[in-house]
Amino acid sequence: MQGPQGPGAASACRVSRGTGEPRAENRGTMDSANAIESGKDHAKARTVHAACPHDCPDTCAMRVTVEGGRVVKVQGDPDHPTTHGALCQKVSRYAERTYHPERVLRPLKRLGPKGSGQFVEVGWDEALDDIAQRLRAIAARDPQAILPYSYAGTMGLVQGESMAARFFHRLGASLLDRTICASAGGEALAATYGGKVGMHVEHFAESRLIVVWGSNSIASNLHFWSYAQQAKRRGAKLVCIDPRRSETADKCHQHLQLLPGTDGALALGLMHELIRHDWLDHDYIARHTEGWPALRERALQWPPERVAAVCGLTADEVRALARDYALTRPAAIRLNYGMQRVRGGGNAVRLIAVLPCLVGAWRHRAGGLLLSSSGWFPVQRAALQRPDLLAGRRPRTINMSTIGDDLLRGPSPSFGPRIEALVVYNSNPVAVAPESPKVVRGFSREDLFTVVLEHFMTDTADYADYVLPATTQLEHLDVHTSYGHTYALINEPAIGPLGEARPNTEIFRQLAARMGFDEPCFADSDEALARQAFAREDVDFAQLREVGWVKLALPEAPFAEGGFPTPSGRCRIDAPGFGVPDYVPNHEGPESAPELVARYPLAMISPPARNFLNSTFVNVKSLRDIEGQPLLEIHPHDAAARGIGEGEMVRVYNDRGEYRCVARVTERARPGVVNGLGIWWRKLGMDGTNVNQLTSQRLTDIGRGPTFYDCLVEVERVAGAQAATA
Ligand SMILES: Nc1nc2c(c(=O)[nH]1)N[C@H]1C(S)=C(S)[C@@H](COP(=O)(O)OP(=O)(O)OC[C@H]3O[C@@H](n4cnc5c(=O)[nH]c(N)nc54)[C@H](O)[C@@H]3O)O[C@H]1N2
Ligand SMILES: Nc1nc2c(c(=O)[nH]1)N[C@H]1C(S)=C(S)[C@@H](COP(=O)(O)OP(=O)(O)OC[C@H]3O[C@@H](n4cnc5c(=O)[nH]c(N)nc54)[C@H](O)[C@@H]3O)O[C@H]1N2
Ligand code: SF4
Ligand SMILES: [Mo]
Repeated sequence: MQGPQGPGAASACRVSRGTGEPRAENRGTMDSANAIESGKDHAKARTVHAACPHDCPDTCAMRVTVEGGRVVKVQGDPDHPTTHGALCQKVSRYAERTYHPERVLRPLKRLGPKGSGQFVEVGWDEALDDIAQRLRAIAARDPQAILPYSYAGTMGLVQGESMAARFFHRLGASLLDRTICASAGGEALAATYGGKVGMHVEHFAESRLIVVWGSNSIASNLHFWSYAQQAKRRGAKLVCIDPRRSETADKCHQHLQLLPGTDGALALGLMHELIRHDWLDHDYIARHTEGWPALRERALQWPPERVAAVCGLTADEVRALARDYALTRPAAIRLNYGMQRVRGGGNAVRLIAVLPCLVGAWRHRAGGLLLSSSGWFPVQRAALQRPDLLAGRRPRTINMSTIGDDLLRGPSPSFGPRIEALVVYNSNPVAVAPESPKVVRGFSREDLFTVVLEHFMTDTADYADYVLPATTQLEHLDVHTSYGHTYALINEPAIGPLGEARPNTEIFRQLAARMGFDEPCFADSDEALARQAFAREDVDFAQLREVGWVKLALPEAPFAEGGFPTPSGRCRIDAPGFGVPDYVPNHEGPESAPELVARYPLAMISPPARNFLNSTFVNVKSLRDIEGQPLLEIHPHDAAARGIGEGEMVRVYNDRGEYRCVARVTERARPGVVNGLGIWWRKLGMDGTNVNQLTSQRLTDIGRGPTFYDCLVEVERVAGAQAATA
């Protein structure tokens, strides 16, 4: 067992320095195309417009203060309406993360066995020449044996999928289905409304009823929460729907603590009540929806008693919520992705998205629903990613959520070639992907060639053949959309790259050159890419530079008169290819797998930790200290039945694996459900694992997404073990 300060932590930086050169803390290098550092006014303080790069709906506008070539402050921009000068605690520490002594600042080549974390520093030329040669050899057999693996380490359009996508398209590599977060809900929303679109976050301040559905907003959507607080002060009622009594549930007037994966049944029950009491907006339904009669018939089969039994609620709770939702104007739903990480997540989102149409909530700008606003942004993806470079080839697609299985697959006619090379950037799959025992086995394959572009020696970087040092948001240019508000933002580099770090774009540019890709698009600078991201008439780049952001021109109440971005302009209750939505029970639950429930009677969810962002920041000690240690919240009854006391070490297990952490006996967990909080770095956990040791690779009903919160486990006390103190 290793505590956070044990040998596991030390291995994070077990790097032998080949050159013996001292490590430059900040050379303020000018070699990035976009470094704006000026040697002359080095000592003078100046601020630049920046944007938070993280996978968080708030996409804050930041002001970064630079003094003497060093970032001294990262603050929320007081002039940006939704940021209103405040960043979350994590990102106010962004400079601490950037100047972290364990930053990878030179290319590293593996010395020891995979996973051992033993590397030697090498020069960029040596690393890139070797990588290009290895990729060329594999591509000569079949480029589809090469797989890019990336997600939202940065949400930037430039440092995300621009030059990287061009590179892999030109190569003809396997395509990656980027499903790990939001594809169930995203595709479901698009099937229903025609796009990932919804209310403006600002207008929640005027709502009279806010249903916070599957979202711990205080942790993961802080700037929405401040609008909800304004509404609350003006007398609005706040209702939280969540299996966990989260910090957000504490602050709402009412908390419906349902069983995980039963949201679809609850939505049907609400519809049942709306129909029975004739609380429907018949005019809105007739003019702006299609397919209601079939769903109406289905909902009539869901009286509150049936719903209550499935959801683990009382029938009165269902009735009361229906009454509030029907009779309060304006009523808004803040739906978040937490509720779609289960088998039926897509259908549940489709059902919930119909509710605001049934009561005509969309008629008011403070009514309706917000899951994501990303579809409002007119991003020129084809210009950035250049799918035309595929030149007629149609590579296979690999789902990032099944990377464990797929790395272990041999060649076959249905799968295609074995995966021989992985290029990972903006992601930490060994920690975040489901069923890590298989992911780790896959990454351990000696015949797999793995390149990881990173800031730190993450769990994934430990398995790399080469680790390439990437710049952070303070060191590169980018432009951003948001999935929680409707402003496009710019991120100007505040300082030059630290050490020998390079932006992702530059790394792929240089790899492209070595591969002999000579199309002019591989010479585009970061600024050229940033300018291509939006059409000029939608988002003026000069204004982005001047102000830091541009608000999209959109109607205040987007669907007051219908006008959904579907072919008919109507909300599609019955959508082609999706049918009429229904309740779909969990893969691992009493309806689908009673025999599994008998062996593993506890449902485990693993929602985000407040002080981490997915697995990012776990290595920032001041934030890790606040989280303490990997925890499992368990209800007092479930704990007592297993002889588990507060603070004791427990073993959480199922057929896929086991994981050790510390029990927190608390009513934040409902009976029958345990909450494994946060995606810890495996090597900073208690036994070199994290919660994904237990999650499954089964997929959602819509969108091929992961089902992290559809997971049965059993828990037992580890006899004689003393929980480590953080
Ligand atoms: N501090 C912090 N902020 C984050 C993140 C983070 O890791 N830390 N992650 C970011 C990312 S990647 C995303 S995608 C976003 C959104 O990510 P979300 O996962 O939506 O984030 P939360 O809102 O924190 O958590 C979701 C809530 O859903 C609850 N939940 C779990 N299962 C169910 C269910 O079946 N039904 C219902 N109704 N609720 C359920 C959980 O208990 C939790 O309180 O947040 C982002 N913001
Ligand atoms: N059990 C469980 N598992 C989950 C979830 C859960 O709720 N429960 N949530 C899921 C969700 S919603 C998501 S979105 C995924 C998140 O999965 P990931 O997108 O992999 O997120 P992170 O763990 O934050 O890892 C991002 C990595 O990118 C690196 N990075 C950041 N910026 C840059 C850059 O500019 N260049 C390069 N090269 N690297 C950069 C960071 O250092 C970090 O290590 O995890 C999923 N996994
Ligand atoms: S993580 Fe979210 S709340 Fe924190 S600074 Fe970034 S966008 Fe804002
Ligand atoms: Mo996510």
